[in-house]
Amino acid sequence: VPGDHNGFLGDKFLVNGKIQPYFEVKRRKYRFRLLNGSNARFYMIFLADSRRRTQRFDVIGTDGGLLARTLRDFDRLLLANAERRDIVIDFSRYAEGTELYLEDRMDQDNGRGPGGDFDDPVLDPRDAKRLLKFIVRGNVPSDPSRVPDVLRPFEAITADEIRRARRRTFEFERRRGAWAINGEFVDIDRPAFTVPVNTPEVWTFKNGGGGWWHPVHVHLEFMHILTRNGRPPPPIERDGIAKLDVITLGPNDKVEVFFKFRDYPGKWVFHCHNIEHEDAFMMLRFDVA
Ligand SMILES: [Cu+2]
Repeated sequence: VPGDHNGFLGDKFLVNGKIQPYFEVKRRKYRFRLLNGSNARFYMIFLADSRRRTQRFDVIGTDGGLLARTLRDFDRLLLANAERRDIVIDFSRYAEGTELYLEDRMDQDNGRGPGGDFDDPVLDPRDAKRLLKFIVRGNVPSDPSRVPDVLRPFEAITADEIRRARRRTFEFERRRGAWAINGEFVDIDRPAFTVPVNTPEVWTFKNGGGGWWHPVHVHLEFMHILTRNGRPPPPIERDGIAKLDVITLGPNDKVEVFFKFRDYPGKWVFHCHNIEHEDAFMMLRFDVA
């Protein structure tokens, strides 16, 4: 129900304000920017044909804009609350009249988060929820566009900078029927700590357990993800390839993130982007000085 502290799921799916709409496409490439605008629902986006056979697409961007390089032939895409992903679908592969669907195959039936773990919370294709239908209709004279291998390269943070960084740990957990970070509810009038401008910081975001999922959203500066559970993260969130402003903490996850707040001294926050968790105090103010 709305107001449920766990997070509201709803039972209808809207794309650009319409319930499960269709979109006519020509036989050429399209770039789409996907944004998860749901309260508490995580999506596992698939592209499938009308017989529910999985199709592939390329990923070129995230919250932080273009990736350093194209990640090709994805068959699925985790889309946490407030996350953005840019994908390219090549409809020239399909015959006139073909119908395709963007669909959600995430196994999730309550605000706690998806079932299973971060690596495999996926439903059988027969249980997918269709979000958007594409109908392939019409040719273009030619589509000379190519998705290049190299997009917008940037250097990964060096080991030296990581060594010099100030370290902080933030644990996200349930507390007294609401949501806390390091045992505290948000106090927007006082900063939990102050970061000097332009100095290296490594923050560890930890899920305190209980099977909850928390999409953590940081304001002001993009995150460079160093490790997920002690290992290099998947390419789509790895420093040197992607910059993010939302990072998903699945059950018991621990994610290490590098920051350097380059400018804009002032008052900032990070918070869980499950809207009900955020509203029930899972937010922290930090200042940049
Ligand atoms: Cu949360």
